[in-house]
Amino acid sequence: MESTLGLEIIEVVEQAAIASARLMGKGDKNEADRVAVEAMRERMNKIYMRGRIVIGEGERDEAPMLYIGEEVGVCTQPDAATFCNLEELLEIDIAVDPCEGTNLCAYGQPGSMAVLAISEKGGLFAAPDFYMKKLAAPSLARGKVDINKSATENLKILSECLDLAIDELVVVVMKRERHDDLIAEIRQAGARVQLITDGDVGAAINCGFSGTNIHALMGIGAAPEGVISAAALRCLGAHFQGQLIYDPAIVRTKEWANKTKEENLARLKESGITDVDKVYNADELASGKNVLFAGCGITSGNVMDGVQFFKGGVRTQTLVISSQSNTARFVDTIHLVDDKPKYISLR
Ligand code: VTB
Repeated sequence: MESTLGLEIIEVVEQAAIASARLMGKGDKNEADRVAVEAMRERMNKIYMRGRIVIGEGERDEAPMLYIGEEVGVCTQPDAATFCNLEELLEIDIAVDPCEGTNLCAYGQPGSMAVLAISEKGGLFAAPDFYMKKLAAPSLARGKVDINKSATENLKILSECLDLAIDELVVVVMKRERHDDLIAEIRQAGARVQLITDGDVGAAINCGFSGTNIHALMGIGAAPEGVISAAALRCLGAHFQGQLIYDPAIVRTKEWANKTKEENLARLKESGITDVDKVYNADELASGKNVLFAGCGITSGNVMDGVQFFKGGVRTQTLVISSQSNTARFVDTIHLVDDKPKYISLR
């Protein structure tokens, strides 16, 4: 699966990131997202593949592009049989978030990125548009920390696994009312909290690398992005657990204010989820034999730099992680603009 796809998906996230980055700081998150979606879709449809979006911009009736169920790739065209070897071509599932952290991009804040995960058909959990309680931690703590334990207990475990004092640990939490108690508990336990306004995929990925000074992600974010985070962390051998959250009283967002728990439970059952309280591990959320993750920085984060424009070109930094080749590659690309003088900075 990897050989050519691995290279092509780099360009998919690069193009989405460049498109969004042109709108960085302009205060229009919808537009930053829209251009990323368009660029991602356009590049994806040039790849020799039979792809299907399992996590995307929403249901077909609410998203014109990269909607759930949309087929992408050259070999999904109606006449594909004439130029694609459909019998031998593996069908693949794709989870996308063309502009993860749209607010971060719109307000010029660090940590937004264009991301996707790919696996063979059925290899990614088709998470409904719900919330998810998440716990991400470095590989040294994989299977030792547990989302069912309290933050205090998990911090003790993390401190042992990482051989760091509790007050040396940094936990990323999204700044939301629903996390007030969690934040207080982490601080009370002695650890430090890094509050972010958005973008918990980037925060989860930070947990997978030492040297980021991020040791855990705790709290509730969006479920679809949880699957993309799980794909990256599974490939890195790090810890990720997620549990769907359906109670509006826990989520406490404006968008969910007029929903009821019962309605949400009914929606979950409709989408085929019977065990609504199940805790999913990374390898259940991204269960495929082969999983690929790619993320390109839009604005700079701890792991990837953001898009830089210069006279004659654009520079991007992408992280590609593959379970097949067991690699995490950082791809630093200079995209030259044909009709401009080339004046390339090496740093
Ligand atoms: C967003 C977004 C995150 O979760 O906050 C979202 O920035 C859901 O939370 O990156 P709210 O509805 O409370 O804003 C993420 O999309 C990812 O999980």
